[in-house]
Amino acid sequence: MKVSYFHVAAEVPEGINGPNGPDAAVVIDVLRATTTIAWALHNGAEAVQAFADLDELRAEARSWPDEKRLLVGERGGSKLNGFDLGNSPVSVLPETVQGKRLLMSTTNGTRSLHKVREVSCVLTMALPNRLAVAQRLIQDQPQHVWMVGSGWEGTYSLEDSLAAGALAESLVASGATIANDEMQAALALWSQWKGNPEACLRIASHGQRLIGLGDHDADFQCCAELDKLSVVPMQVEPGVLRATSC
Ligand code: 3SL
Repeated sequence: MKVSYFHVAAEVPEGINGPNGPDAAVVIDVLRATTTIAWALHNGAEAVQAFADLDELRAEARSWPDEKRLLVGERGGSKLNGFDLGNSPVSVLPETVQGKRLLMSTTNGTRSLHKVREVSCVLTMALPNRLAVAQRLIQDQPQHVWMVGSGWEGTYSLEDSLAAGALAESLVASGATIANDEMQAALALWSQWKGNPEACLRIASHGQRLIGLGDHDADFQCCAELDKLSVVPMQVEPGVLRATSC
């Protein structure tokens, strides 16, 4: 297995379905979309359906009975007007999400998901399900894995690279090889911060943005908690993620 990392959707090379494309894509948005997805599916959501475009989300929402779906999303870190939930992993409680379809749109994470939706195997990963995703990849042995960060509006984000490094560490320990410099750098970042990932999340520019918006202590703790969940969110049809476990 070879593993590459791309910081943001815009850096993902063309030809994703061509002979040089990946056999599996892993989307990462530590703060906070893929952490929220992992917790929502762990807590019993029927599925998370991701939308880059809000009009498409609203059109899909009209085809669901109100009691069977939740609108989840943010722009700029704040809950969208008229939505049921923002993008906090501590808000997707079992009593709120159990059995429901979460229609979700976020500033960056759902764009990365959109970018790789044609890949035959798409997983999402955050620090709480790092080991579960690693175990799935080690079991399935895709030849080339592309990890794709979400960043912020096209720019690099520290926390997504940190998590890419955390996943790469587990894969390399099982014989995977590193295929690009971004992945090497992510591994180095993880080795620097693995003793205190929450501190890294807090100094990251998006961490600072969230702190500026108000008290996000519970989100930081939740997003930094390593290997807590066994859920592996997997795309089952374009944009739709369901829980599988390892
Ligand atoms: O950018 C995103 O997709 C979000 O995860 C950002 S936020 O943490 O919800 O503000």
